[in-house]
Amino acid sequence: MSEFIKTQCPYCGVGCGLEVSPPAQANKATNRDSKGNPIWRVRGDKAHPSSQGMVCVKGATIAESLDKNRLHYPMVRDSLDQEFRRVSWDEAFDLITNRIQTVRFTQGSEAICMYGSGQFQTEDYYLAQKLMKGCLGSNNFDANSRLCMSSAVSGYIQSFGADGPPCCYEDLELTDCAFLIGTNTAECHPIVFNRLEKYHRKNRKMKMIVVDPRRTPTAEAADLHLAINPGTDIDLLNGIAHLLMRWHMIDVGFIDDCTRDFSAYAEVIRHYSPEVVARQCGISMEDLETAARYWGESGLVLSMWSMGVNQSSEGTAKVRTIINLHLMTGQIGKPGAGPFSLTGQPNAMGGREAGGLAHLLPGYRLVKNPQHRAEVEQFWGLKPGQISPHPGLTAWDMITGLETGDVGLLWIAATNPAVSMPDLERTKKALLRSPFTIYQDAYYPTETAAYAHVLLPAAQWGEKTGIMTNSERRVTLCQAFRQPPREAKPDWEIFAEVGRRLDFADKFAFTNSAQVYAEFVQLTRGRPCDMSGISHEQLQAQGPTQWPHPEMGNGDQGKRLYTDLRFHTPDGRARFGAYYSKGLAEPPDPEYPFVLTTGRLYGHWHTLTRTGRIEKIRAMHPEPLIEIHPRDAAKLAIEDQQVIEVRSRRGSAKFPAKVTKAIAPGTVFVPMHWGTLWADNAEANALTHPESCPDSLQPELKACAVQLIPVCVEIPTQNYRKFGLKTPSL
Ligand SMILES: Nc1nc2c(c(=O)[nH]1)N[C@H]1C(S)=C(S)[C@@H](COP(=O)(O)OP(=O)(O)OC[C@H]3O[C@@H](n4cnc5c(=O)[nH]c(N)nc54)[C@H](O)[C@@H]3O)O[C@H]1N2
Ligand SMILES: Nc1nc2c(c(=O)[nH]1)N[C@H]1C(S)=C(S)[C@@H](COP(=O)(O)OP(=O)(O)OC[C@H]3O[C@@H](n4cnc5c(=O)[nH]c(N)nc54)[C@H](O)[C@@H]3O)O[C@H]1N2
Ligand code: SF4
Ligand SMILES: [Mo]
Repeated sequence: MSEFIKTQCPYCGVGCGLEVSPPAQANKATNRDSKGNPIWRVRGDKAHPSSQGMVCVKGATIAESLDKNRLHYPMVRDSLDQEFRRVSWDEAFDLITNRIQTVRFTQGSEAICMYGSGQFQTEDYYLAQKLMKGCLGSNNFDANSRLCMSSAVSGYIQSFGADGPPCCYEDLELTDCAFLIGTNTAECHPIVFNRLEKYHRKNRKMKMIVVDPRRTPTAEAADLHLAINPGTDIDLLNGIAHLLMRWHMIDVGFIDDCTRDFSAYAEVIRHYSPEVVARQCGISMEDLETAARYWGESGLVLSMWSMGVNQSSEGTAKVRTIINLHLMTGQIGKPGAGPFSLTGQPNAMGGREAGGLAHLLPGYRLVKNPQHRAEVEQFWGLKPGQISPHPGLTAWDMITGLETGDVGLLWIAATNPAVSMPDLERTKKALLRSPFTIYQDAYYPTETAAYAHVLLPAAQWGEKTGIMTNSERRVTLCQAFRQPPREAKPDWEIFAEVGRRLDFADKFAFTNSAQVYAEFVQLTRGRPCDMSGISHEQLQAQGPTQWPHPEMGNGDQGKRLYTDLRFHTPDGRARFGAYYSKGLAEPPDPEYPFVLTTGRLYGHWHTLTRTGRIEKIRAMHPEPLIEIHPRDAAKLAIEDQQVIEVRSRRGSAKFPAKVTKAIAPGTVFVPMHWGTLWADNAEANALTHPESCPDSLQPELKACAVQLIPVCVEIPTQNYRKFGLKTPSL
């Protein structure tokens, strides 16, 4: 056997292939952490088609976090003001199953909720659906993908009849116009960006347009940066469409043969003249025209987007408005072109395949569709009508359900909502009222552990074998290469054991994750995401594989979707969506005159559970910050590094100022990473609101109105706490 074990990076949705080698076999000089402990060595897998051997700093340093501050044993307490006490797994399972039964019989299954994560492997996701939506009859399974990809999901479904990004990474090197909107690809999908930028540098006739209110490192590389006002994407996109119409740069044949509802759309874009759009977006008419010209003149446009588009109160409309441009110009279903959502988390795609949102069922099915429910009920051997026809509670509904008392049991796994949910003051108050919260995580402490009655230690990446699917629909087997610490267990095993103890023994008789995956792919047979030809064994033999990959297929169908220009709608035609822009849910006003936007830094991952424990990354980004334009800083007499208090209608936080022209005047930017364990009073989400897109129910985490107050205190040099000082490990 090779000394290297192949897997996929467990951070972002690029899904780079990694090779891991054990400490004993790796180079001793590079193989120890700061305390001298041996660590696993990680390098890029040159044979992985998605990343071709490349890795960014997060993937390269991941091994350093694996042994720090792990949660080792199940722990319980009766109320949140008590200390945790260690229990056996047996006791923990008894407690959980008793509680589930009590809630089922007193409040009903609808009072049981699970909040999971795009960091699950597909097997974890699948068994959680089987347990919750199938056996317990509660569709209240939602994932942090609600805060992340749900607008892309609903946009694809409405435009194409099914979810699924149509493009692949090869398109990065085949396009002649990359249109990046609401994505800081350079920092958040670095290897996608490397591939694109390398090609861009060599091919000067290829154009790169970046649409972002901030001048990010991504925007720095662009031929054209459109620093639009936050929330004006639909204006811009409709404005580009207006010009393409005016210039007759549209593909009438494609529109006639392959789409529907163009006329309603044409009526809408009539209103988006360049004068109106330039003013609305805060850009020049020349820049708008240049963008439209690049689109119109390019034979192959590849648009990419992520949270600047999805995290919006009109997120679905934004996604569909991007897709409209592709339909109008026939830029889809061919190499180098198409609308390409960049998936956030490493396995948010697998979550979508397995039905891991409150309105979905496995195999790209919908809970609202009676035939879909019947198919899944039959497959799971459940009685007809067992799966509820109503979409379950979303992540935010679970918070409001705690407020009203409708939620009797909340099970949180692989996500840290006490940092990542909007309106944290309200979120935390609601979590405090929870009658019973189970929290299943790899680390302790995390911010959310403070709100748990039961802590379950999860095995994490490298400690369980399972599947992840990346942004280009490529499925990779992530092999275990070490034992889980002490008593930690894979998430799927925990769900399976609860299922067995709840009298569903026959439905959870799995002894390994390959069996779980083999069952799951049967539910994808004949569906848009057909993976019936994929298995752990097949991946081991053939390497990472894109779907669709049916059992009887020729193995090469997965590269791109819609190459035959037939879509998954009943008549095979894609749909235009006609949307007027609505703008921000909470626009700035005289009292709260600035727009706060939030997002990510290159080195850190989300709520710092891993990257906060890696010295190299902490040194890159030692403390929270707020970006503010020099003009705004001068007006408020704020100097670089001076602390600013930021207030919204919901809460406040303090950050050292980073005075920079990289942010538009009137807008400020705060990274989402620092929760209460890592810095005092520097939570981005203390400020944000939960207003959501009516279709995707994804909250507008990208914008809220704030006021800025300079604080006259000493500049903190190391604002973050040395981890572990205040909260001892268990
Ligand atoms: N380093 C790092 N990489 C990550 C992650 C991480 O935590 N750290 N997380 C992963 C996950 S789960 C996700 S979802 C992705 C997120 O990846 P991205 O979406 O690229 O990252 P963000 O920083 O959240 O937001 C992207 C940009 O949206 C811009 N923006 C804000 N408002 C608007 C608007 O109204 N219109 C437009 N056009 N743009 C706007 C912001 O200025 C920001 O630069 O990253 C993934 N990769
Ligand atoms: N203001 C603002 N807020 C945001 C965003 C934003 O842009 N701005 N972005 C939103 C988006 S897109 C996202 S994706 C979310 C992310 O927010 P979270 O999901 O809260 O962030 P993470 O820190 O990734 O949390 C993952 C947790 O899972 C644990 N974990 C890792 N692997 C495993 C495993 O295998 N099993 C188990 N059980 N646990 C594991 C980690 O230790 C960690 O505690 O934040 C959202 N919140
Ligand atoms: S680009 Fe994403 S998947 Fe690749 S190494 Fe970096 S964090 Fe991991
Ligand atoms: Mo995300």
